[in-house]
Amino acid sequence: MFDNDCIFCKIIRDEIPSVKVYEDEKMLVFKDVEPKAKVHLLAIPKDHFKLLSEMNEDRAELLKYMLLKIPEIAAANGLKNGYRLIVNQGDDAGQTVFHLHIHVLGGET
Ligand code: DGP
Repeated sequence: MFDNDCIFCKIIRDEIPSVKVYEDEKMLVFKDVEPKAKVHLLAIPKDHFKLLSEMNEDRAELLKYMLLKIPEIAAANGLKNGYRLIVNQGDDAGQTVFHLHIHVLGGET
């Protein structure tokens, strides 16, 4: 499902430009516009949901799919020596975009 008011749904549909580094039928990975590390990618499911706390069995399968893909995508983007994955859950974690996303950060050394 899409949310017409969601920035990341608009990125998926190319209504907002982004630098995409990986895409398939289930997920998209693109460069964070405000990078907090030398390499800062955002991995998102194409199916819109807002929060990690909205997890269910289908979404967990989707997250599993993404986690299995991320190592090869990270390596292809220069993160061969390691990286951090972050999911911000909710306001108190500083979540600003309410479409589930995994931050992939690295490339400092
Ligand atoms: P979070 O705080 O976990 O919700 O992180 C949201 C991230 O999304 C933040 O690091 C900045 C990034 N971001 C916000 N708007 C855009 C955008 O329009 N394009 C791109 N590429 N990244 C965005």
